[in-house]
This record gives sequence, structure tokens and C-alpha cells, in this order.
Amino acid sequence: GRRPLSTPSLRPDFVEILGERYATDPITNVTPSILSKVPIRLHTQPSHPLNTLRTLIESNFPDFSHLSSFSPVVSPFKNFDELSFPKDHPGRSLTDSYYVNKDLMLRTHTSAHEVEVFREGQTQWLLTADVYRRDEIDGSHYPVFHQMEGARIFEATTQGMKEVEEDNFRLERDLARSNIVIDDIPNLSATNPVQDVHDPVHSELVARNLKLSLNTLMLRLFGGASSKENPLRVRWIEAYFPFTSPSFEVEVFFNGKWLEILGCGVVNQATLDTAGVQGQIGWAFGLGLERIAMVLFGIPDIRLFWSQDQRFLSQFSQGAITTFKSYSKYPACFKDVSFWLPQATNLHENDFCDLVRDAAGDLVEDVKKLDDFVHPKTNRQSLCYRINYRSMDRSLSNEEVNDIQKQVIEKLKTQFGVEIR
Ligand code: FA5
Ligand code: MG
Repeated sequence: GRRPLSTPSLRPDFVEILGERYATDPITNVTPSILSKVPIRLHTQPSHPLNTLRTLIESNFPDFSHLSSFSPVVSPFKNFDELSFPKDHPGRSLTDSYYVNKDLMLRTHTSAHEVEVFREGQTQWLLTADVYRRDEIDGSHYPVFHQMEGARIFEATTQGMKEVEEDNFRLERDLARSNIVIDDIPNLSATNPVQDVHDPVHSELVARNLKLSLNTLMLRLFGGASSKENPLRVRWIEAYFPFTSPSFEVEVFFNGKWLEILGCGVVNQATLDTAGVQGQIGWAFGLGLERIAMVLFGIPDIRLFWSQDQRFLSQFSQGAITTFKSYSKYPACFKDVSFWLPQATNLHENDFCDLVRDAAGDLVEDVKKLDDFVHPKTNRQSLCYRINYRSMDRSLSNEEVNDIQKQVIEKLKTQFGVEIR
């Protein structure tokens, strides 16, 4: 079989994250470009659109704890095992996630903190954080993005369920008075089952509370321009997550398109058990802040969130949703690179993208694979990628782009032993 490449000689002995040193090992795949983003915490930067969006959502849940200071360095156990991810889940792989070493990784989702927050005794909380996933490069994917986790638990008793019913009644009444059309699905089904340990009546009430709470949030975020003639449209879709059942996704119709906003569900009882929480049942959701902020603020490219340019930053003030006015788009510069891989080796697309990000930073707009074939005689694989360089802030000179492209080629040769064609 084909083996992945590794480059032990190029690896530093340790990496530093938020003032802590971590020893590296053959698993380490965090890059300098990724680590440089860790201290920034855009969701806490004054006047940043992600901060405004966070506070807007928090204001919709005034009685919840609002948490946002958890370190991104977590164990794979916390990110996956504690949440009942199977051992062979693809999210665990080195090509999909960033590992500091074999024992620690950068969280891939805010759900990684569910157990510890429930263990603290929190019963209704929101948690906002930067999350990290290895991915392709284009205008809507970035290896660092921001999520908000929300959860609420109730006493699994007649009295507790009465409170859920009262809350549901209140939420339902308010929604009935507003301009929202909800494309709903059943709270439980054969393919989206209630957990064995749950009373189906309790699960039904909690799922209903989840849906009503989130429909109310969608109205708060997207309902500004809604009217009787032009109501906000929300649709519920059956989903699967290892740590919730039943599970759902929410989509909102905005600017002529269905937009995936979040995943959610009734919390696996195993999660609460692990956290030492007894006699409770609850819901959780996880939403992506960039996706929402891009449509609410009219931000066309996900890289802009990281811009230090005053023409970007000065357009926003804390608490206000305003439409971004694009400053002129600078010219794109395409460069192709074709190469042979050493025999019987593999280069994952995400490895290539991280290498390009390390050379180019945010000057890379997107990366596309143009060609991929295996030579029938030598069995060597040939790849061709097209890199689109474009700055959001200025025109790039030819020399500058050539220089970055040279670095890409150098890195390809030293890290992956390729032969340029
Ligand atoms: C999760 O991350 C789950 N932890 C969500 C969850 C929480 C489910 C609690 C149940 C209970 P998912 O990978 O689908 O699920 O991501 C959740 C949201 O994050 C998506 O709906 C999307 O809004 C956002 N998101 C996911 N991937 C990206 C990405 N590459 N770039 C920007 N936003 C993303
Ligand atoms: Mg999803």
C-alpha cells in the first residue's frame, strides 16, 4: 500500500502554544501558520463582527452562562472518545485534524468541552471558541473558524418536565406572533431514535424545547427584514452525531439560498453520566459563527475575518450589524505546479494546502487540483495543482508571487521529496 510521508528531520523539538511548551513527536502536524492564529481569539476582539455576533446570540439567551476562555489544546479523548466517537471515525485522522503530539490536539469542535462544563454544574450555558480542522483552501473554508456551543439540561422528573412544557408554551406563543415559516420534521423517528435510557415523553418535550429555542434564535438573527408577505424560512433536517440522539441540522433561507447554520440534538445520556450529572435530560447545539457572520455582514471571503486592514476593521463597531462595503478586489495571480511523488507515497490534499498556507499565509485565495494520474509503468503518481494568489489588501508584485511559489516548490522537495515536472 501507499504510505504517508513524514519528515522527522524537519520537525522542531517542541511547539509553544499560549505560553506552554509541548514536546513534538511523529504525529505532530500543527504548522507555524496555524499556531500563529491561536492567540488571536477573534470572537473577543472589540468591534470584530464575530464578537458582535457572539454577543447578539448571547443576548438571546440572557439566563445562560456565557463562556469563552477555554484553551484549544485538548486530548483526543476529550474531543472524540468522551463524546462516543467510534475508534475509526475519519475526524480523528491526521489528514483531518491538527495534532500537537500523540496525546494532544487542537479541538475540532466546541463539543469537546461539553463534559467539563456539565461537570462544573452548569445547567444552561453557551461556549464560544476557535476550532481547527484541516481542509481545502477556498473563499468559504479556513482551517481555523469559530463555533458556539449551547446546552440546557432539565430535571428528568414530572416537575422538571412541567417547566419544559411551560417554557415551550411561552416560546410557541411568541413564535406564533412573528413572521417565521418552519419546515419541521418529527422530533423522533425510526432513523432518528430516542435513546433507550430516555422516557420518550421527556425526550419529545426536550427536543421540542430545543427546536423552539433555536427557531427563536434564527428569528433574532435573520428575521430583521421578515414580514407577513415575506416570512423567514427555517428548515429542520434529520442528522447524525455520535453524541446526540435524536439529532438535527438547521438551515435558513437567506439571500436566495439555504444556509446550513448548526447541528444539535438531545444530549447522549453517556455524556452526562461521564460528567457526573444525574437525573437530568437536555439538549445541545453547535453553530458556526463565520457562516452566519458572512451573510449577516455581507463578508464575501472567509479570510477577511483575519484582516488587519483598517479598511476592513473600521467598518464595524461593537454590537452593530452593518453591511460590509468591499474595497476594490486586487488582481489574481495563478501559478501551476506539477510534480512526481516518490514511488509508493501519498500526498493528501490537506498536506498540500497546509504547505501552501505556510509559504503564502493569507495571500492564497484558493487551491485546485488540475490533474492526478499514476504512471502505468513506474507506478509513480503525478499531481498538478493551480494556486490562486491574491491579497485582500493590495496588489501583489510578480516578484513577490514568484518568491512564494519558489518557497512552495522548495517545501514540496524537502518535505515530500517530489520531483518537479
Ligand atoms: C459539529 O461540529 C458538532 N459539534 C455540532 C453539534 C453540537 C451537534 C452539539 C450536536 C450537538 P459540524 O461539523 O456539522 O458539527 O459543525 C457545526 C457547524 O459549524 C456547521 O453547521 C457549520 O455552521 C460550522 N462549520 C463546520 N465546518 C465549517 C468550516 N469548515 N468552516 C466554517 N464553518 C464550519
Ligand atoms: Mg455538518
